[in-house]
Amino acid sequence: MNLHAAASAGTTPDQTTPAFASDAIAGLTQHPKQIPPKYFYDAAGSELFEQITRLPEYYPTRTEIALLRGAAAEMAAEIPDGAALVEFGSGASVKTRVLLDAAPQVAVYAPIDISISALEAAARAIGADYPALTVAPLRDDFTNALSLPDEAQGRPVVGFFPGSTIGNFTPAEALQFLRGAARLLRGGGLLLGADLVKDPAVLHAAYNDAQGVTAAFNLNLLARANRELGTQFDLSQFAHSAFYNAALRRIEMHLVSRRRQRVEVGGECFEIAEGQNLHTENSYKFTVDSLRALAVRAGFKPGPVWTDENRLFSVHWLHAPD
Ligand code: AVJ
Repeated sequence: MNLHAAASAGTTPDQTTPAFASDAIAGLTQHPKQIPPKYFYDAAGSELFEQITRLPEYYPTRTEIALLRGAAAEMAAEIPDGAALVEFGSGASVKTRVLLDAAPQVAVYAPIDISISALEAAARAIGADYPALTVAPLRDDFTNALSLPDEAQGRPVVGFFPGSTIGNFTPAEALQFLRGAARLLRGGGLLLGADLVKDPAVLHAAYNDAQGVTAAFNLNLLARANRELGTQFDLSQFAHSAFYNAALRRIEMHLVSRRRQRVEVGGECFEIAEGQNLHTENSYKFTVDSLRALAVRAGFKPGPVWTDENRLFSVHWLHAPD
């Protein structure tokens, strides 16, 4: 994809909307009802997530950035000369820059994202600030990203998957994703961020912030459905709920119906009982050992791990054998 093609494609909607309708219908048909978390991130939801990352209670982003800053040189030492850096999700964020600044041997930056507008923004921003780098965005669903852009072919490939987004996958999906990544990155490796199991009170606060930004982020799923699918969810009739499920080592987010109500999605009518939940997200937490064990099952050879002194967050180097 060249930037001009991406720019003109930006005037047509991202191709997520048709899948949103069918995924919403499928999710509302299930018991318990659910809507996949990948639909959080339209423009409004991405902005709300940016706000979340700056909340005092939300430790993951600032902790991970500090880890990357503190160990960038050690991480960069694992990256081969002339490597292609493949980012799962189009970061272009401060995290990508911290890594690129420490690793001038990276020749190609290849963000993979389902959203053309996010890819376009990432490619433009990184391309402008790193003129020596070949920027090769790939529009794909990175949850099964098993292809590389042409510019990465024949180069050692290193994956970058920060943010503990892996925590949104079920354990089976995480294993499947990592198996695919181990194949894709053969001979290279994966730099992976993973949030850690900790005091449930700290976790609870991070997903129940005092300013209500996480609640607004959660409710934006329904606001987005109203905007894009013409549904008529009454946002005032749903309450944000987030709690730590210790047995499953995950934060669960739900929207709880305050009363019995009906919604229509794509011509199908759904009844939601008073007190019934729409399950909107799981955010799995890991121990250093549980993450490394998962990586081994997926075919990686775990390398160095970086954690902060409070053991809030972890960044793992996972070698992908030839
Ligand atoms: C982007 C998936 C890592 O799970 O912490 C933040 C998303 N949800 N607050 C997370 C999120 C509620 C975030 N991830």
